[in-house]
Amino acid sequence: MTALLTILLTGFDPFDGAAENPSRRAVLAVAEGTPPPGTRVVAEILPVSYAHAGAALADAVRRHRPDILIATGLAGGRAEISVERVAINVDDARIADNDGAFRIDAPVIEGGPAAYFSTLPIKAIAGEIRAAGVPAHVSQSAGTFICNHVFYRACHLAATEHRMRAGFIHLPWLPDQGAPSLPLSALVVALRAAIVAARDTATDLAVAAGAVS
Ligand code: PCA
Repeated sequence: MTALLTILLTGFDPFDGAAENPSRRAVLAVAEGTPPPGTRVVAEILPVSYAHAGAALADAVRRHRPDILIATGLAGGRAEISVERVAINVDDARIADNDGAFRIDAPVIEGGPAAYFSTLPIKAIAGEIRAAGVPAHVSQSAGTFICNHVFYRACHLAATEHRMRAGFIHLPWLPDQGAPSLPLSALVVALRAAIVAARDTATDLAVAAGAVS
């Protein structure tokens, strides 16, 4: 018998005055369900905080020692599941985090590389999610707020401290939060499909999923 792959999912607390964060609901629901065969799925909720999200993520990675880390967050206004390609070394947002902190053009990690690419099979994941009936695409930017921050830190941990495949998926609003939206059941289907694709795909698909402009 081969060892189970440990999958760490992370979601975020609500932020910017919202009552809920779909990423929190979705990762907890997936971790409570039957895991996809060959995997063990754990979920952790991270604070929407420049100062504390990185330490919370590092602590979760040290405790769970995942083979695969799929961090998730809300991208309000996006209609599809966004499988993120790249994390950049920039904190810069017009809204405050949950500590009331603003950052403008600050590095996520001083002296770190300008960017990290996801080491998840992003195109296979987007395809598997679509095959499960949920709209999904590869996204070329995770923004420059806390989601990009955690995505960058996840990649940095994978490069410097704990060998794992790591990436980020943005989720739309839930139906009671705004439009466009997807129901929680679709978010759960999508994250389970992402786990299966990451489990089964060593080398990503050579299909176009970029943006012309
Ligand atoms: N979305 C925000 C931060 C937390 C979340 O769920 C973002 O996209 O940066």
